[in-house]
Amino acid sequence: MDRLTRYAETLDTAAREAEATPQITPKDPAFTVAEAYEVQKLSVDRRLARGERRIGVKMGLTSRAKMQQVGVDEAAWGRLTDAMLVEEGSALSRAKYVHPRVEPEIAFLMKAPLSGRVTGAAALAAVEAIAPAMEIIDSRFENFKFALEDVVADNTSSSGLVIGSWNDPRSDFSNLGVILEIDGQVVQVGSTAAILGHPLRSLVAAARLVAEAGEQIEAGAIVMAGGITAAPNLAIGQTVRATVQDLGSVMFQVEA
Ligand code: OOG
Ligand code: MG
Repeated sequence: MDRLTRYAETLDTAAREAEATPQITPKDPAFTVAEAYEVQKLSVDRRLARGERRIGVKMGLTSRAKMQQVGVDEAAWGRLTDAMLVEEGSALSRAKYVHPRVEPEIAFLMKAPLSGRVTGAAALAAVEAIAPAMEIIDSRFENFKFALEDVVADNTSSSGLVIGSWNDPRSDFSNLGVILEIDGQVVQVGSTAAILGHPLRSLVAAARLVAEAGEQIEAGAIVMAGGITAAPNLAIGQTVRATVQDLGSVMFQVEA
């Protein structure tokens, strides 16, 4: 088995068993970002082979708050599957995760494919709807510590997504207030402008990055634009709610 296949298998197993694994880069300093994306693809292919279905793309590290929290300052993307969907208003099981965190985000629903170098206007024309959303991230690496290459190989920590109700995208969503509440207490505040200055820029970046991997964003796909604030830890018993001005709110609970 070559080393990239081995890394993919290790990360996939770590995710399935909710058991942390050591970082790759300290032991393999030659590991490149391009190889890391290959590992990501190989590990998601294992999910698809088990019957999961691709539903879209996530962008990560598209806000300063997120870059600072994890010490990686370059945007990255990951692959979303149907098994990661958490129904809005439902309870997720803490036991399925290593050390989960939550991020308020917004999601795009695509009505037309998008790929390559596109303008913001072209990207917007391909959007069917936008929704308030949360991502549950769960690094498979010990202590939630990683370099860019590690986190890319680990499908950018993607673990779950919760999507609120879909809104017409033809309103100005460039600078909407966002709050994240846990048990009714506001724990993070931000603005959609935290996402690269305008969330549409994240979609433009996603189109370019997936094209580099020979993919396109498909019609019907969901694109997660990236965390707006730093991501707090999740704990059993919490009720978590994100509210995006004009778009509505989205919630879930954490049970054992
Ligand atoms: C990396 C993934 C970051 C986002 O929205 O910025 C991410 C991590 O923080 O584990 O999903
Ligand atoms: Mg995220």
